[in-house]
Amino acid sequence: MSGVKTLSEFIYERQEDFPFATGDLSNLLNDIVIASKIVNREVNKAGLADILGATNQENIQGETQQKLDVLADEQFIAALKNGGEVCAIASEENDDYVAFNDQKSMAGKYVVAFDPLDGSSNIDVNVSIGTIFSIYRRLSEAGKQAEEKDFLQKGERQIAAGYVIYGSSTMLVYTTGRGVNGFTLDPSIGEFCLSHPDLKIPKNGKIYSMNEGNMAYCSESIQQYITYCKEVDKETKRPYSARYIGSMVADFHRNMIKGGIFIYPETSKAPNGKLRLLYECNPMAFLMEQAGGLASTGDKRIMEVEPTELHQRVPTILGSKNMVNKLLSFY
Ligand code: P6P
Repeated sequence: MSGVKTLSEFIYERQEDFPFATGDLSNLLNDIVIASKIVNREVNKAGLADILGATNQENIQGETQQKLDVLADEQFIAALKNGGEVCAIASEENDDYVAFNDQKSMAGKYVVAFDPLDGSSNIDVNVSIGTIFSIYRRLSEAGKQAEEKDFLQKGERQIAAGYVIYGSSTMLVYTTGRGVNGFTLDPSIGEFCLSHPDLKIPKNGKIYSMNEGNMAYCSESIQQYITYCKEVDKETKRPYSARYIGSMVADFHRNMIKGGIFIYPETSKAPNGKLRLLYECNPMAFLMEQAGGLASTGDKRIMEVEPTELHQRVPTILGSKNMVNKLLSFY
């Protein structure tokens, strides 16, 4: 057997880490893998098929839905519904959560919140985009329909979280609370293969990621930190480099590998920032903390925020421990 370890092998191998594992979480993760391979196929040929561009619909965020947004949403819902381990989903593309009502699904132990295609405004210009997912154990009674409380759980109660990045290569990166591992899709065999075992973000970095077009609307502490990043200081290797793709998964993944800080703060225009707690910030916060980084709203750990609604937004600071702590020192 070659030295390659596939994601499916890894998932089942790690299942043994959980003494009471029944295999349901492993099966759920594999359902996500199947959907991500289908989405990857569609993303890679988007320029050729009539699936580029926008629909004439808007999602609850008031954002125009891209055709691929809708396709990705449908693929993940179908894979999770067919798998039987999930009793309900919440997605950026759906106003409310979707509670499955077939017997098999209602017996499911888990709920999944996901952003099927994050950064989709970049699709038409061929910039990396991604899928983000967050898995919780349901609180409501098994055998019945899921309830909203199943989703309104703090991030620290996540069972697993991850993202798929559709970039120069397609990768799936996930955690179940025992570190972070990255897998690269090998198109020649159609398998995600372990390529980044036990991912850790460097404690220091020289990259800051923020949409500086919002600077005039940011708090003084954020403005002071961005100014700090630009100052000349040999000892702390400043000025840092500004890198902002406008696709959270791509900015996050680059910083995870190289070190850096990603900031989408509160502004006078958006008092809670832009990014959504349930299916963007919490999963990314889980991954970031598991990789040795920090994930803060500026006031508290992102994963300590008590959710009150499905699509709520929170100010978001994710990155290398020493860089996040330096930013927080300006608060
Ligand atoms: P802005 C994409 O729409 C997204 O949700 C994230 O992927 C990205 O980080 C952010 O919004 C970009 O927002 O306001 O800088 O264009």
